[in-house]
Amino acid sequence: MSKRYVLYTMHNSPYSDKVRALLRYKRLPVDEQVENAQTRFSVLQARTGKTMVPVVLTPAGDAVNDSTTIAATIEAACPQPPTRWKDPVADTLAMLLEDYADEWLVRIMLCSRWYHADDAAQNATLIACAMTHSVYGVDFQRAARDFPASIVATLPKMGATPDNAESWYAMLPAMLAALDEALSRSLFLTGSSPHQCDFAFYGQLNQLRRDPTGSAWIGDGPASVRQWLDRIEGACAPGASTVPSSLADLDALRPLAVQMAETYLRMQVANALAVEAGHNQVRAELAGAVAFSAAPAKYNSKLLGANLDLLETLYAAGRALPTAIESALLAELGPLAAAQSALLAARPALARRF
Ligand SMILES: N[C@@H](CCC(=O)N[C@@H](CS)C(=O)NCC(=O)O)C(=O)O
Repeated sequence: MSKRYVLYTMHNSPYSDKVRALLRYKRLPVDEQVENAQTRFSVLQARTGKTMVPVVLTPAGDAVNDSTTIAATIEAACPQPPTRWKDPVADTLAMLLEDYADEWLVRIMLCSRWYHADDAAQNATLIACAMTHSVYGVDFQRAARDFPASIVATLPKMGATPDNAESWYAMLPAMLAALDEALSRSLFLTGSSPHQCDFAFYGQLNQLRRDPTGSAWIGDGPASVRQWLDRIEGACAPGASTVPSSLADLDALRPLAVQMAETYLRMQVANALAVEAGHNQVRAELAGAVAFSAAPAKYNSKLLGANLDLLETLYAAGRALPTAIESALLAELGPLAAAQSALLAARPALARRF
């Protein structure tokens, strides 16, 4: 049996960048395979039921998809150096932020990428190069047209359309400023070494900084953010070592947590209530005057449930987030209590906070 991991990726996949960096940080032996039009089905779909990357084939012979599940699998198999914190307060906040990067920052990145012509052309070429590599009979022009079209079709379902793209872009400077504030207290977001959440932000921002429009935005943003991205790559380099320790004082993360609460979490709550009520549209006014509108999605309710589970576990253990952060999150969850949502009823320690 091979003792090496195999990582299936795509050049312009933020989750692939996230997992690659995490595997490198863990010093695990990895063979990377960029997916093509053949392995997409013969390996990815055959082993996971989905055509998505990243996928990790473990030395034990398992195929794991979804970057968060992959990170949990890797952490269990290889706990050192840690990418989760033992301190439940720091770890809970970090895991909420991981989800924010994975599910919200990605929308800003995708809008920028696919709603700007130069960025879209660069990425269509990247995808077509990978998909046609080593595969006989796949037309390059067709790959460059069809694969991007299937990605662009998912954006309106995420609330991001060409009409409201500017309001998505406007969230980025606020997020970069919040990251700058967080990084004023520590080398990485929640401690002295990268947590899973650092890798999640890294994946999205690393993709953004490779696109023509995004590279200018990241270039105009705080230097601390660029230095942190480089620091993450540095921590993954052979021979680098870190002394992991989580932040005791999480107050510098308040601006980032507030951004998450007033945008992503607000959308999650509006979505969950629309799903529970059987409505056919989710509408929410998000911070920064973003008018969010999309069809209700059970996927988003599932993600909200996972975030509520994090809080439930923390509260059930008698712990709590710092007051300023907690109040921002609970303010957004209030409508769940007011509507007597089943999501809260199933989480009694959290429900008692209202
Ligand atoms: N939640 C998943 C998202 C993975 C994902 O969206 N992968 C994209 C590339 S970034 C993909 O493979 N899309 C192609 C497809 O769905 O066929 C994760 O965290 O890994």
